[in-house]
Amino acid sequence: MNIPSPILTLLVGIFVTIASLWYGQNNGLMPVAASQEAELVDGLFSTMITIGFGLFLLVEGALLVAVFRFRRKDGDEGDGEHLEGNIPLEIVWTAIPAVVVLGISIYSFDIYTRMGGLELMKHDMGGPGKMVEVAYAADAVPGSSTSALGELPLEGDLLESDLSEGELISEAGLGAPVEMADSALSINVQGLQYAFIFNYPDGIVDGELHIPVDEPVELKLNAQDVLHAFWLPEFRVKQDMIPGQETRLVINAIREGTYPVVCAELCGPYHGGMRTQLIVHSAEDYAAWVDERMAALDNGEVIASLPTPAADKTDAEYLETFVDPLQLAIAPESLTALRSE
Ligand SMILES: [Cu+2]
Repeated sequence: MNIPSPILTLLVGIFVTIASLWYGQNNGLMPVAASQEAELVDGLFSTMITIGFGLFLLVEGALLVAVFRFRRKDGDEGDGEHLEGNIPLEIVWTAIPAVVVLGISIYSFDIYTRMGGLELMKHDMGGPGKMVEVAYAADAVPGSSTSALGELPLEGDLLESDLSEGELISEAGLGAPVEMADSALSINVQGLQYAFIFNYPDGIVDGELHIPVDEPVELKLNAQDVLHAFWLPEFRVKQDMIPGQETRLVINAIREGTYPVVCAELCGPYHGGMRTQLIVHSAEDYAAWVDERMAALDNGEVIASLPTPAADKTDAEYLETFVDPLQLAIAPESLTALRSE
């Protein structure tokens, strides 16, 4: 049977469209979506997979057709036919990718805005004066001896009026200002080789991240030593942790459960061990967890302390405090060995 080529093209088009739409929705490449942010990101991801899979079918299909249909005939030793210049075809393969790329750019920028990516810029990227403040703030962090912009003449008056000693300024991250929500919880996260330490309100410190479901939670991220990256795969968010400069993430959990927290920046030889858990509780369970930890604090049980190297402790003693209570994935001896190098 000889199908006319316009009809064949139409049939191929319909097949490729249906197959791409189906695979875009059913690729199963992403883990569970546990946050509002995840649903936004997954929408973009399935759109890109749909387009990518359609292109894959077209390109590989054309290749297979060419391999079989244009095989060299027996005894044919001549060159192939020389073809040049097909204006409509060139317009099509320039215009379609241009529209696709532009569409994806606009879509992804829209998601970035809806996740609050521009909120922080409005606040902290206000102009040259603010840039100087960031440098000054970095200077005031205990342990960081140099300022990134240390050579620049600083406007002293401006700085002292706007900034208290040691204050950190966040200027990067995702999430609408958390002050907008009454019940919002703010947690400080310290990244250090090779652990995350979570500082909750009321002095609770833990090696795991506990949050309530259906409530915005603000994470203020800091790094103690080198660059780390705070990654929540099931929440589809990742943010750099930068020594001397606080960054921020606002997350909205929509599913109870336990999810991994992973460092996504190669931060040293034991980087692979730098992971912990995020536990999303129901509101009641979260309150119960807080009560339990407060009771432990009241009884004088020191769960953990902020990572400040104490002069009266050896390296081993200092590191020991982080290991047991926080269930780190790494033995104290290994940490000690690293520190002493
Ligand atoms: Cu790390």
